[in-house]
Amino acid sequence: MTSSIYEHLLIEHQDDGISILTINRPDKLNALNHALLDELDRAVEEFDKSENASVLIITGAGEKAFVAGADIKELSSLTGAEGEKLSARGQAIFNRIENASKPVIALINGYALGGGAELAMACHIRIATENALIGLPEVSLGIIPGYGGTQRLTKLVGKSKALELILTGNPVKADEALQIQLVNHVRQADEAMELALTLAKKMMQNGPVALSKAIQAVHAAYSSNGFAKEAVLFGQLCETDDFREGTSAFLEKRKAEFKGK
Ligand code: CO8
Repeated sequence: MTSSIYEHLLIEHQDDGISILTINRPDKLNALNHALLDELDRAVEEFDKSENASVLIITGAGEKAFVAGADIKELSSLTGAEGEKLSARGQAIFNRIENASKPVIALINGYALGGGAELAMACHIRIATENALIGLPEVSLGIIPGYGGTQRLTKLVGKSKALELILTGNPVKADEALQIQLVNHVRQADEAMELALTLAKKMMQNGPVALSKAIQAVHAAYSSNGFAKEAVLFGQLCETDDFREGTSAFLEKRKAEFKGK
């Protein structure tokens, strides 16, 4: 087994060809800041190019969170242009995961909110632990999901449920996530990795070129153009008072008072 050096990620490359990437910022519930996103991009690119790694499992450090979202502190000062750019950057990284030539499994071990849910949805298969809570609470901050969530949630669970979850911001627990097909499997915390490894090993028995083409073919059934629109709308929201109020309220640990401007 070998490991790669990152500041915010832990990566284990097992001898059997399975790599385990752990988002490692537990004091901030693994929130995605700029530096972490850059590392994630690099790590996924390395995985995709590696001749030794066949399946990637992505999970979060600690027992509480997979990823609690984009880093709200960093988001809170974004201008419109910066917001649109960051949204497009995050989308590109998550698209790299979705379009990887080898399977990527998300092991959702707790909160997967906002950008965390979006990261999990970009993976090919999702396994949730029983304590997982998955949702897109961006509207409570005066923004919308900007890392592909409006597109991928709609494709995974259908338009009605996606609109309900995005417009209320309500998260779903693991059992409901399974029921609406947002996740593939739910397991107790101490059994989830075993299932991820079992699925990974089963996939690795199959032809690698076939796996790659299968991923592409399934995605072709869902191709659409909504990502660019999402990034533009996200940028527009970064110019609103409601966005400043929503993010400030979170950072000041108080309830947001939106004015609709
Ligand atoms: N960003 C930054 N810091 C965070 C985040 C976050 N998303 N989530 C948690 N933290 C920090 C807290 O501020 C706290 O830090 P500190 O100890 O320094 O005060 C630490 O993590 C622990 O968190 P809590 O004390 O809040 O832990 P609780 O167990 O009380 O609550 C929750 C856990 C419910 C998960 C709570 O932390 C929470 O509500 N977090 C925010 C969830 C959220 O709103 N996520 C969505 C963020 S927006 C987003 O993801 C947009 C994605 C698209 C971006 C598009 C382009 C830019």
